[in-house]
Amino acid sequence: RFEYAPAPESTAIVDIKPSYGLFINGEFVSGKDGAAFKTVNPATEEVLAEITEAEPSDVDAAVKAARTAYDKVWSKLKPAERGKYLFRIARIIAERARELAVLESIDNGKPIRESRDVDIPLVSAHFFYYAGWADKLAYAGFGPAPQPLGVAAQVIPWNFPLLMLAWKIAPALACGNTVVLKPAETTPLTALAFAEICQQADLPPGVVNIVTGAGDTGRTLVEHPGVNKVAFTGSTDVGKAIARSVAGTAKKVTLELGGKAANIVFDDAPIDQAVEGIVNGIFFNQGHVCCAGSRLLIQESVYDEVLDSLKRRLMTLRVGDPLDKNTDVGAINSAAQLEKIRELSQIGENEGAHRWSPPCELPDRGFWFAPTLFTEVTQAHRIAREEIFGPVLSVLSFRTPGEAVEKANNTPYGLSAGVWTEKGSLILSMANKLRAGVVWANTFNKFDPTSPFGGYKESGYGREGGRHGLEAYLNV
Ligand code: TXE
Repeated sequence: RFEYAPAPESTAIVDIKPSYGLFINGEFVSGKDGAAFKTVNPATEEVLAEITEAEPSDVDAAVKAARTAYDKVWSKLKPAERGKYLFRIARIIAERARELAVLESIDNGKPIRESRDVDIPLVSAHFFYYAGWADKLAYAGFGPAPQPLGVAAQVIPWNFPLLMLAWKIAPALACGNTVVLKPAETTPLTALAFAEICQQADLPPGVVNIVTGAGDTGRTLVEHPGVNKVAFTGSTDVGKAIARSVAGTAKKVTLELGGKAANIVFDDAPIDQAVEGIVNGIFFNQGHVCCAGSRLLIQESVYDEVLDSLKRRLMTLRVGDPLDKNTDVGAINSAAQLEKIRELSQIGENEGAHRWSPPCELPDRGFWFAPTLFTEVTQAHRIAREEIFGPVLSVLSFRTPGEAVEKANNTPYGLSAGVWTEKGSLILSMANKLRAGVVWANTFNKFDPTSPFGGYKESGYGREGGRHGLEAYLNV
């Protein structure tokens, strides 16, 4: 392999303040009772900043600001005017892309190559895409006068902090809603940078509000009676709790929850290309991906060949400093997530699966987990059923397409799947039989703002992205 060693991305371009307030009604304000928590760099365990923990009265102030902005300004603006603000936000994100990529990598632990080439470009693309929708809703099959819902409460996870914010905020604003968004407690920095971007874009105060805090702040927000719509991405348990809590209200809900995707390799697949897709499927973003290809199903006749080639490829993966442009696998986002990955991997061994990792030296400080393969996995093993949300791949085999479908669908989840074959007819029949919201063919983990994304079964309901993503934010 061609090796080059560019200097690690410099942190000099980011301006991290020692502490951050809440973003309510267009301004950064202190929390009512002064409570705070710290966000750390998972690659070094160094404290990055103090973040305000929003209390119920702070959440209430944010929802009221969003309501006033909705009633007085945002829902009254001409759709094309709303679009202009979104275009402006999209352009500022594109201009500040390098800085946002570094900030995301520092707070989340993901490799800079990913935040620079995937996350941040997709964030601005998402705002550009929905900016274009703002003045076309009346012509898009939603009836002559589609109406916004009002105030949206949005709670997002830590795996793609700014991208999940974009998936939530861009369609909501394009449709004329205002929002209160809570980022995850381990990755608040890019959401707070986004608040500054709203100021820079002269977005009317109260249209976007950011409240930081942990699960309690999220619960207070989604349960607030002033909220009309709840959008959540996160764990299946919390998603179910949210669904129960809003069941007695008229709030509209969309949930994007966990996954346990099968990446299915048929014997006619181009093996090298499939191996790249398998690696990207599970080691991209340290496997902190709801649609990660965490179960590999290999057709028996090519099982040894694919596995050998995969192991050879894993020997070349570089784990380490997220800001080093050569890094393939960065840090695990938090101590708690590392503990979960360790525990489930230990259970895998205890239940009799065979564990393998390439030799790799992990840094002394920070949260790290070596890329891991499990073979001799059965469908009954917990590592074949539960979402590990880390760089851990469970390998199974199959003989026929029917058996592949049966195994792939044998999960409570249904977010995504991958199929590797050169037979077009096999791709189409598999795509129809796989109970998953996304089926990739001869690729994996590809995203685009024009494509709806979302789950079957316990992976949740509702779609984000594309024209379908607008349905969650409109009354027709
Ligand atoms: O998720 P939580 P965690 C899965 C993944 C991971 C596991 C746990 O398997 O290992 O979940 O991660 C907020 N009401 N996914 O604990 O708790 C919380 O503050 C309202 C899959 O981080 O679901 C954060 O902002 N909000 C996933 C967000 O919910 C609440 C992404 C997600 O945190 C809340 C993340 C409550 N009662 C984890 N409790 C995906 N689908 O991509 C917590 N929160």
